[in-house]
Amino acid sequence: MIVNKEIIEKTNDAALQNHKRNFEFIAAGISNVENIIKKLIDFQIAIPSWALGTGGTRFGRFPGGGEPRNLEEKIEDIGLLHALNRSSGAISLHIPWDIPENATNIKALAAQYDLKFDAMNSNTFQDQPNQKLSYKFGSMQHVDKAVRKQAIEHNIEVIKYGVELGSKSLTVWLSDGSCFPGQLNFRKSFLNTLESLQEVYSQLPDDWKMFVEYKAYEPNFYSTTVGDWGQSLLYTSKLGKKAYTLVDLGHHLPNANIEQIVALLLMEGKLGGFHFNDSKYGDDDLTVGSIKPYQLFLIFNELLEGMDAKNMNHANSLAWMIDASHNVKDPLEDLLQSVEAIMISYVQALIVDRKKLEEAQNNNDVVTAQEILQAAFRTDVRALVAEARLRAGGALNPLAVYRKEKVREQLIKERGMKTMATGL
Ligand SMILES: [Mn+2]
Repeated sequence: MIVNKEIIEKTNDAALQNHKRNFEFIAAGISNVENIIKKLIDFQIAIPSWALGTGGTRFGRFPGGGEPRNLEEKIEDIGLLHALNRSSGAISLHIPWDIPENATNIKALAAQYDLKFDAMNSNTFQDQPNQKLSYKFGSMQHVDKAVRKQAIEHNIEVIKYGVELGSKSLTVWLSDGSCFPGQLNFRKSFLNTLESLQEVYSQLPDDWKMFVEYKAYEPNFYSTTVGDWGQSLLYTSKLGKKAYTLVDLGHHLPNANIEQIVALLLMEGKLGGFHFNDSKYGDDDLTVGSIKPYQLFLIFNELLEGMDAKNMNHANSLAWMIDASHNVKDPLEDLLQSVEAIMISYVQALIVDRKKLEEAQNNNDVVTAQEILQAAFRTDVRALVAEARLRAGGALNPLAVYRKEKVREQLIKERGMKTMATGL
């Protein structure tokens, strides 16, 4: 379904006066406000196809109905998000869950909603029906060469689908690892994985990037073969120029200093992309900014510092994506909240007084450094984000329009209660 422009404009008009007052208040205190709004309009966050349905745990799943039943409906849902917030202009697909039957038609449909195809995601963490060999004991690390070959061929097939759609990157997340001491030879499983990744890398088109995502634990609980940023960096350094490390916020051990990790990866020119989510304990996959908004801000602060140091374009030199699961919320509402949280942190990082911060750092003035960061973090920038949305043709309050238009109720009517969006 589509929320048309007239409805968005009408609801904006009703909220305009209030918005203007808030915007003028914040704008008065910021010197380069027009520049910031332009950056916000350009900043797009990809939505993964698997985040459009209700997630679940190994204990259960409580679907809310109206979930997209196929790739076309997933594109429609992201089109709807993008119409509301004008910041979700890309979709990230997962193969085999989203195999396009007709790439030309799928491309045309995405273009209709002003969506691009972000990174393609391969899947060797579960067995598919009719799959010849099992990934129970790993894929690219597997002791059996035939299993490794199957995983390599799958990734090459994913690249092929991506080329048809106009994607420019492949994200490889491996669940490979071991559950018990002694199960694996660490060195051999690393080398097998490296060799498999090299085979896939050799098939990568020249203008493509390959992202190697790491994760500390789960589904394996003793060791993970791409377990942290050091291991990922080891692989991507050995692979070559087109290989980058991908940081997923939920894939670290508790209290890891993620902002420091991104600073160093950027310094090395090896940070490729980002999967946003939030967590209290581990890979909780909660709404971005719902638990640790200050950490999110600190990460953005390092991202901008590092990107600006290399003159990188904020909007398109890294792959920005949400990777979350929605167990109790309406997935589309959750995604609207996540995108909003990302935009807020981005602006807060943009308004950090970098010159003063550098001065404070050089003078070992710890108190001033903290004051500068927290002054930015404690600034209510919501009206700036809303202004950017307004100028881009979106809704001042996307969530309010979504609810007022009873989008979920309509989707349930159209698609039914019992639909499934992912292959999990
Ligand atoms: Mn991820």
